[in-house]
Amino acid sequence: MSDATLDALIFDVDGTLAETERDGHRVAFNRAFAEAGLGWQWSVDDYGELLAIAGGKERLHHYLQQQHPEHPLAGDRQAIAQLHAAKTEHYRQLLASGTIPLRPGVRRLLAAARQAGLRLAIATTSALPNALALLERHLDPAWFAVIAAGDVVAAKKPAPDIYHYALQQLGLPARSCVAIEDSEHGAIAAQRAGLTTIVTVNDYTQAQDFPGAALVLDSLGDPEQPCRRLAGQLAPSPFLTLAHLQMLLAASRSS
Ligand code: XBP
Ligand code: MG
Repeated sequence: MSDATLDALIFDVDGTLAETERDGHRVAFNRAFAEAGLGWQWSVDDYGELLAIAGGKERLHHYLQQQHPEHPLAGDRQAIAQLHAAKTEHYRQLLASGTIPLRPGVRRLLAAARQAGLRLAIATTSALPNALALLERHLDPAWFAVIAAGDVVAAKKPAPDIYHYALQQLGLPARSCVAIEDSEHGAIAAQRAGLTTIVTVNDYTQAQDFPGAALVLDSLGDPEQPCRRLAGQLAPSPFLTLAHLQMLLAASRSS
């Protein structure tokens, strides 16, 4: 075993802290389309496929290229950015209404980390206003030493850039931090930055592969909502603790 000490947890946002993709971003895109008089509607299944493209603006651009290449919006980056800004507003309203809860174990693990004096950070592909909307509704943005979001880096996940940025802002090496992600893109980004990575899957990501993850769970778990281990070692029961994370970090650093 190495003597790697856990100093910080770096959380993805969408799909990890809450089910924001299916119930938040997708719905907000559809509301923005309706408001703009566009007859487009992204179903739950459609959106699952569109998630292959990281970033809302990039996803819109891809959709237009694939489905409506003749539409005046296709290729018009400025118009896409405007439509995306309208979607962001709808997303913030949705979150403020309180209909999207945190996933099991998120609040508990964050509280434990704070109590233990660990530092917390966010590394998300989502736009900063979106990340803040979720943190403001359920947690407190001030708990996070770093909130790395959206266009602060040029290349989105699965590129490691957002994690490199978060680590640089934390002033910590990857070997003393753990990343918590929900998707293949996110896990690849974290691993490329050299981070020990825990994955908590959701409906959109449960069939994905996570070969480099230290542990794959169906949630972080809570006493009344136990988590299930899908892959990896050191299965927590009934929920993931800081002690587990410390052991996983040490094990991955010694291998
Ligand atoms: C997931 C994403 C985001 C959201 C939409 O981000 O790919 O693009 O789907 O957010 P995360 P924006 O890294 O938190 O999983 O529309 O603001 O891009
Ligand atoms: Mg995610």
